[in-house]
Amino acid sequence: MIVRRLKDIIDTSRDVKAKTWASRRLLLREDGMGFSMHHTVIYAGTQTHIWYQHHLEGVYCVEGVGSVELIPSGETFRIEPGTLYALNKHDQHWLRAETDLHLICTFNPPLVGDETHDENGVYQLIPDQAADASVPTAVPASVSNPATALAAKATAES
Ligand code: 9YT
Repeated sequence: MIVRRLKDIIDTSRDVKAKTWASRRLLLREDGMGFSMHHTVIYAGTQTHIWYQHHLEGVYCVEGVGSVELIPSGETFRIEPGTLYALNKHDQHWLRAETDLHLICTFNPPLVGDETHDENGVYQLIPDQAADASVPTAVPASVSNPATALAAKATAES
């Protein structure tokens, strides 16, 4: 059994900070669960462009308010404690925080550790190793969802 506490992660290598968020990585690939789990804080008053083309992510809000806006449709959903959203189609989106948003995030495939967004809001896929070989993982967006390629084209042309 793994037992880990947030207070033991703060300011360690598992506490990854970006301009608009901090992600405390409670479970990572090396923990062998087949998914990673993070306690992420999105800073109040920020917006973050995100497009996980290589990962599926489930996000559950435990504190704070904000919204998630799908790109390119503009469909927007309010986020408040008790809200879950799942990026089951590698959905490109804006994540906005009105107050500090505390989110429990799970990733498949699991993050390795220090990933942070590139200029397109993407985490690169770090090649799988033996640790995850027996656990089903997400497939790249272009394979699982042809609509993603169309959305990319539409965005590039806009
Ligand atoms: C909700 C979201 O995707 N926030 C960005 C950070 C990411 N979830 C992470 O690495 O924890």
